[in-house]
Amino acid sequence: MANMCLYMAPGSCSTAANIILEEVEEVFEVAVIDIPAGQNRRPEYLAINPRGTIPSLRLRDGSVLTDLVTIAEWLGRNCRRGRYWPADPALQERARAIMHHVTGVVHGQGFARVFVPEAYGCDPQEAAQVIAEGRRIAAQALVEAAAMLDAEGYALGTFTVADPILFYVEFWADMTDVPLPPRLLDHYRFMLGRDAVYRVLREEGYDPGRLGKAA
Ligand SMILES: N[C@@H](CCC(=O)N[C@@H](CS)C(=O)NCC(=O)O)C(=O)O
Repeated sequence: MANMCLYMAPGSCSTAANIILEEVEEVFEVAVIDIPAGQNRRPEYLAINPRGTIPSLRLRDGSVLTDLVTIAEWLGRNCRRGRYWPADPALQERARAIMHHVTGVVHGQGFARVFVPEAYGCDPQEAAQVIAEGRRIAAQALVEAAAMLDAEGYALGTFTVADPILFYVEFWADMTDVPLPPRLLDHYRFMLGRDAVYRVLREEGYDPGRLGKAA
């Protein structure tokens, strides 16, 4: 059977999937998709993921997962004997709630406006307004995310796949100067101390030593 393959772009939300694959110690290949060049809209990629989004994960049996939360839960459940997916159904619900809030609200409603204002149908003069609105939504959604976590340490006590999902929006907040509430800044710094996070950031072209400094 072939190795798993992660379709990704450095610095995008696929960073979370990249970290999870490292954390679960999977042997996997990477296919970099150049979004600005439109590779994600080419027929070859649409045959893999008809929505044209990344990440996608091709599993060893050839089937493909095309949504970050689905990828995270699948890897958490199926790798390393489910070590990074909580056994307790109440914690599973919290993990899903955090992950959906991150991808759907912090990213989908907030940072999407910051990074791709043109997708909001505005003319070029309105782009600054869309970006400002995105920053406001992301900041507020990050405050809401902070309230979903345990008081300290990892999101749900021990490390789970929900932590790299939180991490990618904390990383984006750091890169764009969107304020992180204290609980998320602590979580972000905690995550920056993990070997897999360090390795993935280096692979994706970032200097982890420069991150996590914002107060
Ligand atoms: N809900 C999807 C969204 C993923 C997503 O928006 N990915 C961005 C990169 S961070 C993307 O593929 N953008 C290109 C596009 O939508 O055309 C998921 O969680 O996997």
